Amino acid sequence: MNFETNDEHRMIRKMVRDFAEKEIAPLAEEIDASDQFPHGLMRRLGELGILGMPFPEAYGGSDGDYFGLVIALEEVARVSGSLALILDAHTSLCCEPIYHFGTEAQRQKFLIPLARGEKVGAFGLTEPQAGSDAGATLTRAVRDDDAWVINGQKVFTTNGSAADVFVITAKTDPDKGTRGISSFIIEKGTPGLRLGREEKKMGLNGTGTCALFFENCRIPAENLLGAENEGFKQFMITLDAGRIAIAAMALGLAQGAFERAVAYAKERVQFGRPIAQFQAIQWMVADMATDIESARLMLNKVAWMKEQGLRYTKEAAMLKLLATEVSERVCYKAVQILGGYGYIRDYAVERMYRDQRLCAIGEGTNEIQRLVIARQVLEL
Ligand code: COS
Repeated sequence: MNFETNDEHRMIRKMVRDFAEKEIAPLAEEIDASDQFPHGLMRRLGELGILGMPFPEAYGGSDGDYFGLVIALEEVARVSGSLALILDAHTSLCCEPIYHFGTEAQRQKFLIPLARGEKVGAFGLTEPQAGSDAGATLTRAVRDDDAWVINGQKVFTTNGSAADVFVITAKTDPDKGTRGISSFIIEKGTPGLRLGREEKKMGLNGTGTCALFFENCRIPAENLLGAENEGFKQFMITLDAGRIAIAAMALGLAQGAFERAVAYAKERVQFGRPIAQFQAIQWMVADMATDIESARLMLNKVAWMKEQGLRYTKEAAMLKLLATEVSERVCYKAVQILGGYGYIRDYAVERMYRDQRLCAIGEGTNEIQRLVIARQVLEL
């Protein structure tokens, strides 16, 4: 068994870490405080080949793999959860389905500028009444000559207010349940597409999260993504990979908070010595390190399964469950170690603790992950 990542992956980690420390970290606090979408950093992620990591050069990508994207996500999240979520939604949730299910023309038209960072992508699945029950979608697409006409609403769309390209789902055959849903590509500025106000969130600010409203939104027939009525399976497959991505993001946030807590514990003097010398702190640090190591091992395993072309639905759900609970525990302890300083905005662990909270909710709540795991284990 080889637990080492390869040379290329080590190179990606170093490249993204350097970039993250030099260019993302100095802006992370401002992104959180201003709640402004970081367009400049997105363009830089495109220039560095990070947005197009898993795609061939012919589609504007950098000929890497999903494992490389996972490493990049972890390194970006280590300094900015917001930018990591933006990268996840753009590449893993919007570009990936276009690459896997799109026609050659769709790849040429949409994937290339997205992978290069010339455009921003978003993914609209969740609706007011269709969260965990993703099949309960009410948004409707009706064929009309050479067009699809879409009516309905999406909520909580990450990158929504900044996006140029949206991959969304809509019912095309309402009597067929999950077998009557299709995916579509919609461009910003299409008449009938209206953006809601940006949501004020607990954390992960600057991600342009908003609702999308479709009011007789008419898109060309060729913007159907993949086969008609195959949308549910497509986004289940997309979310399997997305759950690896959100786990990487949770782990990166845990890693960032852990490093800050360790540095603080070595410097902070109380009762005449650094608090790192007290067993109360040592035990927390030991638990944090163990948690992070176990989540990273699982992350590497599931990313490897994906690269091997193995089915990894159950393992991705386990990974997301594990990594996000690890992140909660680690960030909680980081705040605890910093004490009063951990609770104020001047210290990044406060932001990381808020940011990680979404990871147990987005891309399927941890309760849905348990359901996915239990269904497979019990063969239900
Ligand atoms: N890969 C491929 N196909 C899958 C799949 C997967 N991971 N999961 C389900 N499918 C297929 C099933 O095989 C089934 O196919 P058939 O119609 O041919 O039988 C179909 O999809 C329906 O599956 P199922 O019956 O399991 O659907 P449910 O309505 O019971 O829903 C859950 C399943 C709850 C797992 C799904 O709705 C879900 O993941 N919800 C969470 C949504 C989510 O993550 N939202 C966050 C969005 S953040 S952008």
